[in-house]
Amino acid sequence: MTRLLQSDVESIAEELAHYDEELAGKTGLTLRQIACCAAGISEECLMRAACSMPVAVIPVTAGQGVIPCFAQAVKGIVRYLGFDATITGSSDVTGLAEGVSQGGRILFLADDRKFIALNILSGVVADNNEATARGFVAALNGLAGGLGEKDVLVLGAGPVGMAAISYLRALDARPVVLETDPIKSRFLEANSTLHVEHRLRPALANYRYVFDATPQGNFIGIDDLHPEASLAMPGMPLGLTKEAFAVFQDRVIHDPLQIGVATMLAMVVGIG
Ligand code: 2YH
Repeated sequence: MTRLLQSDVESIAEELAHYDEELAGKTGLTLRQIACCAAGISEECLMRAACSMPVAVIPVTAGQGVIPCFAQAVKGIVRYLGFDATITGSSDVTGLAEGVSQGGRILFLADDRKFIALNILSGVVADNNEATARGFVAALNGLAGGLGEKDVLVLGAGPVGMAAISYLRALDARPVVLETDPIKSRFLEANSTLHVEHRLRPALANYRYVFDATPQGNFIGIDDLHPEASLAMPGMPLGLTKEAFAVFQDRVIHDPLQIGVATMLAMVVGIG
């Protein structure tokens, strides 16, 4: 999981309405609808929870410490979806105690390795990797007009890639995987029913639907892509070159936090 930078998150809160308009233009679904689809809950269910479940966002100083504007971005996304949200004045364990004692029922907190939402009433934890995978698959499903029976190339067999593969299968899509680590790639070939691709350029040229779950930036150019490619790209930084993004932007879903956080919220409300 790539550590986000202040520049990735500092304008998220104030630009959410515009972000959502663009997202709906591409996918036919709003951020709330994507989150609810991905979590398997109705919008009514989310809105009911919004009235009764205040959210506390807790800054965490462990490891490399607080990312300026990270908590503000999370709070902004949660409020955009209709929930009451605050950032605790204290961080870490003191912040956690503060968040709960001030009425927080859903807590958001992240260190360098894990980013979770915790519903303290149900005990359910939603992990950002899983939520990001589900949310971006739901968005790609909208962009594609349904992924059922369609081949989807998943780049990267890490936690986000593998969670995307599971959810793609649940939607009756046909995921194939390309993993550059030869040990992982051989393991998948020997121990799963997944089709494994080995060469990036030919695979990119062949598949119309791509899910990029790699942390690598700037490695996919215009000429690498299928002319009608649609791409879900949760990885930071963006895997496309600037030129490729300029050409394909109407069919690219990419954000640092919005879809993942919205889906975490819907998941933590919905399960349990
Ligand atoms: O940067 C991260 C995660 N990689 C976010 C992943 C989103 N897809 N976590 C940063 C930790 C935040 C910091 N501890 C804080 O500000 O509280």
